[in-house]
Amino acid sequence: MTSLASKFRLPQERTLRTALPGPRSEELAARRRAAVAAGVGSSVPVYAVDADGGVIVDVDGNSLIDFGAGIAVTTVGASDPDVAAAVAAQAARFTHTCFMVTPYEDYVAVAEKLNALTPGDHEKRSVLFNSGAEAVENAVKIARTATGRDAVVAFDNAYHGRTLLTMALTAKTMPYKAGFGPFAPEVYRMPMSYPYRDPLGDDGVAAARRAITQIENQIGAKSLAAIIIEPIQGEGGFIVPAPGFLQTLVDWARENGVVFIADEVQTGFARTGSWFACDHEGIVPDLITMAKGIAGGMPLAAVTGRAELLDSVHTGGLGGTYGGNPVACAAALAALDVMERDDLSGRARAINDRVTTRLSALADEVGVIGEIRGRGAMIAVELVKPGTTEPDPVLTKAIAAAALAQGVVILTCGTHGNVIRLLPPLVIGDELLDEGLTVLEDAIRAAAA
Ligand code: PLZ
Repeated sequence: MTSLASKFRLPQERTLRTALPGPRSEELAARRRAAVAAGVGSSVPVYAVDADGGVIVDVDGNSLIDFGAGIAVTTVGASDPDVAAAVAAQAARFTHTCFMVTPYEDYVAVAEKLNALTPGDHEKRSVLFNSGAEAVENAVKIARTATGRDAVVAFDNAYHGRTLLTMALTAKTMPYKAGFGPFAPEVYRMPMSYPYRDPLGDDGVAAARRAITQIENQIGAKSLAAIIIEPIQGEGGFIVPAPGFLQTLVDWARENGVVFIADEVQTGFARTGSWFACDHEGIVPDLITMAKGIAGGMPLAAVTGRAELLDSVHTGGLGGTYGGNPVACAAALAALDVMERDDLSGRARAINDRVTTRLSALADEVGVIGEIRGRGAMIAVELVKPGTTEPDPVLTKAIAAAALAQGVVILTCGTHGNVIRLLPPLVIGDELLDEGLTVLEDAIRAAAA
């Protein structure tokens, strides 16, 4: 990894020049309060001016270690030189024509690439959008057209977005749903496999049978268009279902003509140590939704899947003004090349080894770590009251705040808000990773004491 250090513009170091937030960030926060809707929150109160590799520089000249990657987006870094060059070159030619008006090659090239990279050897098609939520909405539209059925199954702890249908699919009310109903109909929620908290524990097949029995009793397979699931749940707490859970659901869906949709918006593109989280268990979804890491930070999303499903929709039924924007497509082609060239999946696995070794040692030392889990560079620390499995969201918040005060950006998640999640850019160097971990460990120790 050190060989890559030379490619960074910014020093890969943590430097604190002011308390956080500094005075210039405070000024911007005041302007923001008068100009920006209060409904938009920010987990970190400092304003960015630059970002590269594993660091974010703020308006006060502080250099922070980035363990969030803008919620799993800047996998290749926030200003990868190849991505930046591809964006500049495409913007200098044309920023937009609208693929539905005058198509262009890069959209086709991204579709070809996604068809090749996603799980399964079957004939595939792809369609491009702007956001993860939009990809999820469209996957459901495709499943409904293809099956002629209405119902959709989602799971406990699920996160699929903030639009009307995806809010309905999302499980957690605060902050995502409260006050925003009525929600889209024909969405049914089923129990998830959550080994740490589920009485069925590591028995994924039994957990899947439990969900299938409820589906058959409450909906009936003949009314069900799709099952949608994150193969590792993201916002819900980085929950890795027990082995066999996903495959049992896939098999049942296939036997019953139900479309199995894997929402890989957060898990996709090398993040979990392979191209997709489905790859770890050999799961082949019928449709897969993608966004976030796909385009080095440019807004792009996609649905890829079985050709007969995608092609069942009438021409003109799928689209949008900006979907598959040419600048975003150019960025995606560059970002995907970087992931391949630098084996960022391998890097994600190495990050996992490094981080979990250290955090496991810490878990033996402090009584507040209930579980460390995840795959690749998608790692969760679930925090509980000592000697129990009772979630401790207050402690979790305190740890994230303490780490930030020391210049490390740490995000939280989980249905109970008691999970620290680590999602560093995959290009982060070992030294910076270690330094950020030391800060996090000290914050956990201090909060637990
Ligand atoms: N599906 C699995 O993780 C986005 C949301 C942050 P958009 N997750 C981050 C927030 O509070 O809004 C996400 C996801 C999964 C869908 C989405 C939605 O993706 O690009 O945010 O629409």
